[in-house]
Amino acid sequence: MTSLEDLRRIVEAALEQALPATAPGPIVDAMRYGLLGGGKRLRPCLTLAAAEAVAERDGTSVDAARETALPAACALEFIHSYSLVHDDLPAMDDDVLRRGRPTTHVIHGDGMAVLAGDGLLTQAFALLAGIELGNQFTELIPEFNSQTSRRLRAVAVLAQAAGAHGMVGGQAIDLIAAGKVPSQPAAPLTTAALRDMHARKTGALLRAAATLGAIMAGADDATVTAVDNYAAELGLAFQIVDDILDVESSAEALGKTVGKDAAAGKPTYPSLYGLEPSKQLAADCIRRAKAALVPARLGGLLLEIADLTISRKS
Ligand code: GRG
Repeated sequence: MTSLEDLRRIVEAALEQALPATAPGPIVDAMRYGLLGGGKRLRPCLTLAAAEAVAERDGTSVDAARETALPAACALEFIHSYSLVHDDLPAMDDDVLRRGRPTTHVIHGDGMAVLAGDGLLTQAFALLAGIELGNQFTELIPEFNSQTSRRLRAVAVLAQAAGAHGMVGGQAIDLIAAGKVPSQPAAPLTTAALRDMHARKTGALLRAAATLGAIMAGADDATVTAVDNYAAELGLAFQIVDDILDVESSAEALGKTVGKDAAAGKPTYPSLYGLEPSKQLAADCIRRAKAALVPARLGGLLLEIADLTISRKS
């Protein structure tokens, strides 16, 4: 049986291979820096775990399901890494530490960091479409096979989650609330608006990560919905725990700057509800996440990932 550590190793090897190796060297270097060398790989592991869970339930090949879902898993990590590279830029959250190292713009400069993020985002969709990007732009040859409709659905789900309705929209709300958008008046977020912001900024991509695994494994709509419900609860728990770690942990343990939100007066779960009630809220989410899998008779590593989401220390 596959372990989470096995999945992480599989993802790590595939990410390096998924970089556009024949593109100009400096941009590939900056993309590699933003992508590799750290990160829990939660999102791609979620994709692979969902694909494996569907195959296990259906009695089909777990190895084949994982193999089919691997490009989607990589696409998720490419998008997540792009978002971190851009979020750390001076124009956004302005941070110098990420995954225990200087941020991408500190090493490669602001302009190249913008491009590295752009390159990671674009490559994600190339991976998902199953297209080998050629050495010359004239060599782009789409591949059509039996996976095409699953891949197209996955492209739509990922675009919805990562774009203006999802992560980009959530980041825009955050940026405005932080008073960094001259055309928009900054106003403190209500509790409901804060929840909406997190659902878009962090939650949408986690939901896409899990559902893409199910989609690529050929799951029916009811199963995809069950996985989506699971991941929505997981995403909220992840965010609550992120806020808790920001209070309770250290830059050394997390590999990123801590306490910034509280220092900026941004509302967080501990500041709104207190530390212990926040832990209870996260535990409730995880209980509901697991329950959401029951009607679809799914389990396996999805349950382990749920437990890890609240026990994680980084
Ligand atoms: C720039 C469009 C754009 C979006 C940025 C993800 C994001 C949106 C901003 C990051 C700010 C942040 C710290 C959000 C909290 C949740 C989060 C995404 C934490 C980082 O994810 P992990 O813990 O990171 O999975 P690793 O390094 O393990 O991959």
